[in-house]
Amino acid sequence: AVKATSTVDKAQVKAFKEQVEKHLRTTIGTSPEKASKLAWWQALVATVNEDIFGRLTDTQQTHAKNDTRAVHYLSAEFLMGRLTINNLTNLEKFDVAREALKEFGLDINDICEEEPDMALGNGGLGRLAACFMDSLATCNYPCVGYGIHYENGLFRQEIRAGKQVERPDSWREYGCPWEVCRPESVQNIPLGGYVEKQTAPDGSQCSVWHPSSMIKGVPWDIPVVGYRGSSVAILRLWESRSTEQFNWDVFNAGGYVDAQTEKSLAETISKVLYPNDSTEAGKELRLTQQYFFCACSLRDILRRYKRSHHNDFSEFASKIAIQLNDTHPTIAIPELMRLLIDEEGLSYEQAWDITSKSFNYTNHTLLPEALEKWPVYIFEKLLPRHLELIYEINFRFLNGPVEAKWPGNNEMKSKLSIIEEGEVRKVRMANLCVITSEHVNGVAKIHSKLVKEDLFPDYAQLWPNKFCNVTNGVTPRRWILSCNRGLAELYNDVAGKDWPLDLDKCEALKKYADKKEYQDRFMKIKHDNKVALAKTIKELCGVEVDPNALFDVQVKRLHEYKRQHLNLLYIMSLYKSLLEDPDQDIVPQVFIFGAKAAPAYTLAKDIIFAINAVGEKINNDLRIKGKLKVVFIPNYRVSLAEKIIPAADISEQISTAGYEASGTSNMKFSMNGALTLGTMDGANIEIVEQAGIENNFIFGLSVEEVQKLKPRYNPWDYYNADHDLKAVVDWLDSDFFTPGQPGALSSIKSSLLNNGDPFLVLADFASYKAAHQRAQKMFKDKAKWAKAAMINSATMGIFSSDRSIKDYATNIWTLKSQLIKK
Ligand code: 26R
Repeated sequence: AVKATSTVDKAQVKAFKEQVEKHLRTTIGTSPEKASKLAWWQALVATVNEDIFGRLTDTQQTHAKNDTRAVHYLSAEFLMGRLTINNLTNLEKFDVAREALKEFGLDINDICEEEPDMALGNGGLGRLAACFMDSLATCNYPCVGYGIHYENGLFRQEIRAGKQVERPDSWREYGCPWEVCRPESVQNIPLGGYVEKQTAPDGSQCSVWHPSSMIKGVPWDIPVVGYRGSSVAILRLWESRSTEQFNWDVFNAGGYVDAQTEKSLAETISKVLYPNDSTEAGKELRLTQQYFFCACSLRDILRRYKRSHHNDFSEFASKIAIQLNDTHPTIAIPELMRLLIDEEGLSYEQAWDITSKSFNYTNHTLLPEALEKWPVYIFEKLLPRHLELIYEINFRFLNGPVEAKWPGNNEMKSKLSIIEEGEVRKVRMANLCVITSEHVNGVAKIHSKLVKEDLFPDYAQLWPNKFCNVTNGVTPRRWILSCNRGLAELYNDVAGKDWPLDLDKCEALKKYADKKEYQDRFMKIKHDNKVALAKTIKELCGVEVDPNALFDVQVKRLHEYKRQHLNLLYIMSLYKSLLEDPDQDIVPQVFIFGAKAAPAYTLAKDIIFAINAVGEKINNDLRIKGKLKVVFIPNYRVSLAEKIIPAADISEQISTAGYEASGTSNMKFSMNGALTLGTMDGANIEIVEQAGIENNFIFGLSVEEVQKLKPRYNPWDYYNADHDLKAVVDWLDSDFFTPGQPGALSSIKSSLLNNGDPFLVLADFASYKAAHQRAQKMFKDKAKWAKAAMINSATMGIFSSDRSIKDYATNIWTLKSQLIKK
């Protein structure tokens, strides 16, 4: 929902309109009379691209000419979402475009709905990479983002009879107009086979890898436009194809048709994004994906380096920084070693010196089941030479620094080893990252402390200075300026027009937080956003919700540690109390959920079903007079987040303390004036440090309390001691919410009582309920609420991803920004 207020230059509108019409006719091949919405969108993109590609060339020429140091951000996921409105915003052309389309009788928001989300990521980690690309471009840092050109992004979620059904997401079925293919930069990647030991004439041993197949990597470039567009960053995504050598045996045998079948194997590699975001399945194809994109990216980096430095690698580490976004790209470490030793002829020592100065690693999760460990046998089959190098790295590490620090201590060696011994020997990817990297960082203060003290305590003894923190951030261009135009205008008025480049400027709103006039304006903006969301909810869920009600929102991946079921238990208790006393004076509330579950995560899917079942019952119960509504918005994704977040009153951030590394939606909600109802976990701690604990609703056990309680925790104690809690937990066992299907929700009760309630839902229930009661009370005091919402929004300056990126640039990459010459 976008307001048309500011005045726009008439001549610019006319020129833009002519450009769109020209593209409609000459690029798309249609006319204004018969163009579909999709065609209009394509013509709009073609118009925007005229601006972008010129700037991209300028950026690349400047960097090439100055031979600048650059960062290479390796990530298996980039959750870009839609690009049209964001690019128009960053080019400061949005208002012009909107007016131009209006003259054709078109609504720009309506046209931009044609764009499929680029959903090449699961959640937090992937969206963070996308925000970082925006900030890298905006802050003019030389960089390349490297990832995988998945044919299918994260699955599209449908809800049928309350249950999640996964459907393929073909985001570029009809072509993506933002991307350009770069055939001149294609790479060939070897795979499989065996290693042959050879003895050189001087008696030294060397290894020769004879791969069994070859895969082609085709790069697709997506330009990322910085705000007020001086530099354009580049996101390079690799698509796998078959090579003629893919399996030469089949060809040699004259098996032309069989070879076509073989072809699909190579093309499988970039077919689909793995939808797991917490449990490592150890699938061979996934390791192949990781290796494939890392190998392509490193060859690309080496090719560019050698253009100016030829075969002199002495400056490699001073020109190139590589950031590993979690352990997914870890295989890049042995691959760089291999390229330098086997292909460039460097010694092991020279290669290690370069490699260990080039890499840095960001950890995004402490969940043990999410830490990647690959069976050695998979390495033997796919990457035998890399395995050999990993053994060598490990041997030198254990017999060097570890032996020096803990002489003769085998227990220490087995703890710190890259290889986990056992029935199935495994490669611990995180250990390889820590041993190799210059810096290891967590993503919020508390998380970084836990990474250092609980996850890698022994490494921290060895290298205390390796560990650091960079608190996450989000781009205010997408998460305020593009998605909340009303709030953006308010900031233009009170903070001047530069706040999107310096979010600390928003603090200016604080001094108006007591003024009725500004409170009214702030809450009017929120109300308009809620009206728009209510319309979307009606369309997507068929449920009528009242924009005057309190909008309480929890949108994120579904996981037990995020505790959507704690929220659900509270809703059930609220419903129960309303049934007991339908006339009680409570604030009307709408509980809004959005969440995808990993397809094999049964309990997560059961929780989705439970939310839908409870919602169905509550929404249709006339006895409670519409005081309570529960909606589950299907297929939560970036473009929906942009509609939901600006309309939230309360942001639910209720993970068990110690489990959410940072969270990033918590920042987006606060910026847009929602109050956080949350635990002292991840970046929530830093949010309330900025906005004040009195302006949010903090509850639950702290990290220390969780650590203390966990070993002696008995959920039955809480169940038996709290009547209300017992009643709602037992309710799950009835068929009240699932008529004719008793037991349909029992797995949730069972996880809480028979499976030990691993995330302490029952322990935090009473405190959670109390926090909700405080929130309801404050919501009745309109002035108090408005003030708290304004203070939250005004104090989020440090959560701009520009701040995060500058932290990385200064403390980790030693990277300077570069102004672009036109
Ligand atoms: C190994 C594989 C199954 C896998 C595990 C975990 C794949 C993906 C993940 C997702 C994790 C790493 C993730 O997204 N973590 C989130 O990163 C965000 C950005 O730093 C944090 O804000 C968020 O708290 C964290 O859960």
